[in-house]
Formats: sequence, C-alpha cells, structure tokens
Amino acid sequence: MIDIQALNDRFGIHGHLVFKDGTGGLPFLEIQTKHAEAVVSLYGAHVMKYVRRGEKPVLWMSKCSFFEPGKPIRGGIPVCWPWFSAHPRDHAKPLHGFARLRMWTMLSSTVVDDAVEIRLGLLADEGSRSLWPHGFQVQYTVTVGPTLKTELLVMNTDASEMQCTAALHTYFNVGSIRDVVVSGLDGVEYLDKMDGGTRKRQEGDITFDRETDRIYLDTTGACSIEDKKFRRTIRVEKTGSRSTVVWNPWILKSKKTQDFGDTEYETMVCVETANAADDIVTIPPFGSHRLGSTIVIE
Ligand code: TA6
Repeated sequence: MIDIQALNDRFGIHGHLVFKDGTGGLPFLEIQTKHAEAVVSLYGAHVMKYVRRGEKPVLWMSKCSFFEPGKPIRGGIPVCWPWFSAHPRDHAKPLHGFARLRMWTMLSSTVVDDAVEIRLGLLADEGSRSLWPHGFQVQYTVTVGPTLKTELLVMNTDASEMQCTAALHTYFNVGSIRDVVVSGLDGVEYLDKMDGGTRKRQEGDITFDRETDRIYLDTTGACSIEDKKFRRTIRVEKTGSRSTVVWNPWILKSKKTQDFGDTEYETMVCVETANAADDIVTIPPFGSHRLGSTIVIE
C-alpha cells in the first residue's frame, strides 16, 4: 500500500503538486502551474491529463479506461518499454512491454521557472527479469509548463548490451478525427499494419477515413497535428527517436476494444514518439539512451 501522506510530505509542493489516491487504488499526482495543469498516475508513470489554462485538454483519455493493476490505462501517454507492440519472440508477453504495467517510484519534484518537473524511476527486479533478462534503471522526467516535455532515460546496468524498442504512445484530444491533418512525414517510409505490414512511402499529409496504424521509420523530424474543429495545431517535437507511429482504431476496432468507447475514436489520434520495428535501440554495457518528446500548442 502506497503512503499518500508520506509522498506529500516528501514530494508535495504547496500550490503546485499534490498526491491523491485514485480509482482502483492507483495513486496519482496533480500538478498546477501558471500555464497548465496535469495529472500523472504513479502506475505506469502515466501522464493522463495535460491542459493549458483556458484551453481544451491536449491529451485524450477513454471514459472506459481500466484502472486495474495488470491492465494499461487507456489514453494519455502510455510508456511503452522495453518493447513496442508484441514481444518479438513471445507474443504471450504483454503488448508494449511492462513499464506501463508497473508502479513507478517518485524520485524528485521541483519547480523550474514556470513549470513543475517530476522524475519517476523503475528498477529491474525479479518480475521484470522473468519477462526480460536485463538489468536496468529507468528514469522518466515529466515537465509541465507552457509545453509538455517527457523524457525516458534508460540506463543499462549490465555488462552486456541491451536491445529495446519503445514509444511515448501519446493519445491526442482532437475535435473530430475526420477534420485532422497530420503533417511532417511526407516522403517517409512506413510499415502499414493495416496492409500486413507492407512497406510504403508517405505522400503528402495524413488524413483519416478508416483504421490507420502506421510505423514511420528512420524519421527524426517533428510532426504537426492540425485540428480544424478546435482551430489549433499541436506540434510534436522529439529527440532520440527514429520512428513515429500514427494510429486511429476507427469504428470496428473501437467497438471490439473493451476499454475504448464505440465512438471515442472520433476525438483522438495517436502520434507516438518511438523507436519501433527496424529502429531498434542498442545500449552498450553500462550505457544509456534518452527518448524525448515536447508537445507544443501553436
Ligand atoms: O501504436 C499503435 C498500436 O500498436 C496499435 O496497433 C494498437 O495495438 C495500439 O498500439 C494500442 O495498443 P494497446 O495495447 O494499448 O491496446
């Protein structure tokens, strides 16, 4: 049982950061700043909410999300690590790795200019080694201010190299998916998961009129999500990432997914800062890798 009072005593910041007990007994923290507010679950180090003062939420959350140990929270920014999608050799292992299914440890909380920065940690243990035979220390830094910055620092604590894939699997809140245009991937090769993983090349901007599930490869550039209904553009900048994943489940997949409302696909799009498929990250012994995303509202 996590001691909320102890967390508030040690990491709470008056007027800026408070811990609370959440649905399913999963503790979360609320962040308030001059520019924005956010909610982060310690379960999965999962940013569930980011909204700038007077604006519509930037992140999408399903009204049907589970809040149960062992099941991922649906929406916000799932931390997918140490593998993206199915485990490469054992599909019985959890989709998108185990980081989003673990309780993370608070490491620090600070006010930095007009932002609040928190760091959460995850260490290898018997449970993780039963799924993935590596020693590691992971630190996840979330900076809530006029922009939302997230960074996943993976440290390899073994004397052997580590290979992993990952995604900051961000669900963005949009007015209507049919009026959304994603740009920044023109000419980039992608794997079309809706066409058996066929390799294709993006021509122009991305629009949505069906289930869309694509892993764009060898791309380090920023993407923009133009939301015509909300009359805003969300820019997704990234570091340490060579893949961008674009996903909308559309009608049938939404209906088939228990923690996804039948029509919720209409108001979300995933543009994920990732290293997936061919873009495997190799971390040398005692080395490290940083995967970072900055979300800017224009
Ligand atoms: O990132 C897109 C994707 O890999 C889709 O194929 C879909 O599986 C989605 O992730 C959500 O996965 P989840 O395990 O969270 O339901």
